[in-house]
Amino acid sequence: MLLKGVQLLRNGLVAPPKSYNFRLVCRALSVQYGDGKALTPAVRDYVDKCVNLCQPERVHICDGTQAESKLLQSLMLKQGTIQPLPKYDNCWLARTNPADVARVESKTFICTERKEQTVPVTAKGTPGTLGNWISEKDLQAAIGERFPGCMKGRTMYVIPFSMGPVGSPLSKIGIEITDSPYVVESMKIMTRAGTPVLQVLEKGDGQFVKCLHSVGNPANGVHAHKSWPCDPERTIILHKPAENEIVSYGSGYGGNSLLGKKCFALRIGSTIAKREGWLAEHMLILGITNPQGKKIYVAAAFPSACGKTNLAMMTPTLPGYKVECVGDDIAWMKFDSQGVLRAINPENGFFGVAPGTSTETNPIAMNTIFKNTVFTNVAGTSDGGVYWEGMNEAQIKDVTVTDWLGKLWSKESGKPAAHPNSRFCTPASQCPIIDPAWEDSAGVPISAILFGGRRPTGVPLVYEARDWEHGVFIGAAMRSEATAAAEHKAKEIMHDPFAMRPFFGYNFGDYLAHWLSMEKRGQLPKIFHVNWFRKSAEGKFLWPGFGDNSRVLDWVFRRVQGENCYEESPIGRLPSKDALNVAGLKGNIDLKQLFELPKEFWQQEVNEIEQYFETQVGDHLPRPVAKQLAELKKRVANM
Ligand code: OXD
Ligand code: MN
Repeated sequence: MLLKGVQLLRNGLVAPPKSYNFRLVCRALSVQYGDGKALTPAVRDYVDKCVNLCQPERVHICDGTQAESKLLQSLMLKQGTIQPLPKYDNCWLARTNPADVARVESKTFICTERKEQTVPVTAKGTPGTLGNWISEKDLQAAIGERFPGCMKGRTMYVIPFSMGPVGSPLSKIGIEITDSPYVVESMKIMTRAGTPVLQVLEKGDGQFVKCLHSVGNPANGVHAHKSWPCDPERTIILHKPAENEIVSYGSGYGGNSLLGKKCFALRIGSTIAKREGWLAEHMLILGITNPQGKKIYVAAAFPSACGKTNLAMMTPTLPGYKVECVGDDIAWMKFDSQGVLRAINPENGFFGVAPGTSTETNPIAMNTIFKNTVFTNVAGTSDGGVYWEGMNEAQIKDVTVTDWLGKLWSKESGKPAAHPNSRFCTPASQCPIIDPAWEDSAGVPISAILFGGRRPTGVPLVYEARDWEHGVFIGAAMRSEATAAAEHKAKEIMHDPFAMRPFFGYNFGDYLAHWLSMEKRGQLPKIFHVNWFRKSAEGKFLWPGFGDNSRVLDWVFRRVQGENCYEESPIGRLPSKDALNVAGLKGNIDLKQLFELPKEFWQQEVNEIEQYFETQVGDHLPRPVAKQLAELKKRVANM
């Protein structure tokens, strides 16, 4: 049991709280909102343990209703956490403590009995970059140092939520305990939350993922930021896959606190998927219909802030094509009894990066986000609207702008108005091109998987893996420029295998073996690598991207249908001459530069991958992946 902090208390290692059992909780502590009797005995037991540990003043059991949202919105208004945005319909702006603006990978840990179950053994003296392990003892100490009494005087919210459509056989249930009304309201957008989930839990196997979150109570007891309490110095995010348990302390921001997303759907999800024989991936899912009316579904893995939301909601420029969105961030994929790989989007909303989103880059998102949305760390305008870098500047022509820090802003300041990782949190159902099957409990059939990243040099617009094993190698070798979604320096080209580097729930070598094992399970989708971000020697993008990426999807579609429109290259299959439909593209597209494979670049790339595998994955690297690298090395040498 992860919550041994309770035991530490009982052993007298930290000051003992009042001891509650749930019946006492109901009476002495009062369930201030919701129905305590609706909880199953196992949920009640979990809530009881959390109450014992965190000692809140009162308990609120979330029912997921609009009336509840109204209540929490007025509470947050009073606390100054959110402000209304009267220009839009039921939209809100939250400004965080400036020290709490992104996922904190360095403070995110997985706890397993042996370190090797979490991370590969790295070369001597090389720090691992594929996740952080914590021992049971250190995990218990971390909890014991932070959680006892951390909710004193405040409300503990209990959020029953479903990842995936409520009641779907592909869905999983979680219970998030939090002391943040902002988290409650965001979870109600990002997941299916509320009483119906408890009913499914009651009727089903009763299993749920335990998710405890607190914004924290700093060691000195003083919150530096009244309207956004947090404890950045002691923030920690803990996962215990063996117990299906997550404990997060100190941050109210995004993936650190909305525990259904990265913590559950990816880290714990990938471990459940490994046990049960399916895949939990950092992938968007889209449906694409060709001019002949045939439709396929594609999943795509890109690192954070590489345009996943834009691709998932793309408006194709290629005539006759239609794209529909199933999800923009996470895919759970499982072979059905016919051997078809089917995917669901376990989420219920989009938590998208705001800067760069505009009517030019993503008109569909712009038509989605101006109702029932919580914006975080964007700028506000004096007419009750929002603004961020890359949005149409006409928006701020006759208004004053208040930046994400709450200060009056002008362009001349040279500072960004919105934080680069500012977000919109908006219901997926509002998306005008949401796929008709997005909530199909059977999932949608996946025909192709795209891997990609920001690669300014050397990597062509698109290439296809020669087979599944080669595709797994391509996923393992993915690299991309760092982004603002986490605490890295931008522009550094980082390894980000499967776009999962911050999200693996277990040893990356075992993860690769699991992917390879899919070959035996059913009909495999084709695998591709895409790069919308290649630049010319002058630093200009060589490809227009956005809606014109439909031209790449058209080639993918035709390859899925078995059209012979490719030629072999040392790195994989490239579109054959004239196979990429560039008709009607504005401006001159230098296809030669876009698809060029400079030998020197690829030699360096292969060396870099070799070095990475050797130092980071070591003996855990499955043989077939090592073989793929050796073969690529040979082909590149003969280029
Ligand atoms: C996200 C991320 O928020 O990947 O989706 O960082
Ligand atoms: Mn993501």
